Amino acid sequence: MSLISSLSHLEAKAYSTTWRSPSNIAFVKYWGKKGHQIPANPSLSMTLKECFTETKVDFKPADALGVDLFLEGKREDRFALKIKNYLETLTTELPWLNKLALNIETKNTFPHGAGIASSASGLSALALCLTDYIQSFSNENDQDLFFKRASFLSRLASGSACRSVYGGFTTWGEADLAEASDKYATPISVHPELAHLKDTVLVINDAEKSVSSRDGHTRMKEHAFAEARFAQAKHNFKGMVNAMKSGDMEEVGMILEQEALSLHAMFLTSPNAFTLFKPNSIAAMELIWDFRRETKLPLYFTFDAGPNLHLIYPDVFKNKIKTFISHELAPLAVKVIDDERGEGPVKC
Ligand code: 2P0
Repeated sequence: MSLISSLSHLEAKAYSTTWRSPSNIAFVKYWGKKGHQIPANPSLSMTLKECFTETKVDFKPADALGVDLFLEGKREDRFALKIKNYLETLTTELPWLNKLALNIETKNTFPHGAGIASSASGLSALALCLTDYIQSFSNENDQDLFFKRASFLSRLASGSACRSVYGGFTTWGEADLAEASDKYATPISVHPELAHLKDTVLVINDAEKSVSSRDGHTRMKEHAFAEARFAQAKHNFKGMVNAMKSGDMEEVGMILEQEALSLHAMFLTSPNAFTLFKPNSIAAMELIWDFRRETKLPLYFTFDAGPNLHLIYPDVFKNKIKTFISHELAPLAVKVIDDERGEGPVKC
């Protein structure tokens, strides 16, 4: 089912809106697609609080679809073209987009290259602005449909972005869960003891990544371990959902680290092998394993597609864990960003 097929009758009109949308960190990873933006396995993520994108879109009637984009006040023609290409893919169902010029002003609260997905926050913020336009001219006032549609439109721009549309914990992809879908994400409730997880990001290296996520997804098509990886992710997804619901932090942490290491193992074993780890990424992992053995405190790590560690732990242990982070791990990093579970996007 498409969540936009009933909207072809809308018209190009002037409208302006601003949304803030956060990034998210995947606990179970999406890595590999079936067809157009359909995930090969379900994923589960935590929406962040402090790391978000704020995007203002001015829609104006025009002779043809046009996009101007300013990131932190600076014109970015490369991003504008990507957004225009994305919007063009929607014009079959939303033909009125062909008669709109969009002026987009966007800014992030976190630095580029920090291992925090700006595509997730940026493209969900854009999709929320577009959904807001649709809602305001379609006489619909259904909040559930609004966010479902925003998630649907986000996914078509970037898969992981569809999970940022909701606060807390979110799943995306067909699974044995009520409402689970390949087309949009769904929020899930978790055990109260795990409702307030911290995410301290250890930025080991902030240089541009050597392999883009889009390229990485494509490499899974020829990967010798693809089917085994998708089966593992499906198994881990079930385990992660159960552990999050029962409040089993140790099980959450074990699956979290296995997911991150499997993702990076896919990079190392892909046809054109590559790694995004840096020496300090591995040094930090070893220090965390030692710390856990010695203290039994629930500090675990995950990685996005990059060299930087997301340190995940329950808020109640933050004093002891933050001391360890600042004394032992921070010297390995170029920057440390303090974040935690957030409440999701807001209209400004
Ligand atoms: C994730 N990542 O689940 C995984 C884990 C990175 C590592 O989804 O091609 O930018 O735009 O759908 O969402 C990054 O890939 O890819 C990603 P597209 P996306 O968060």
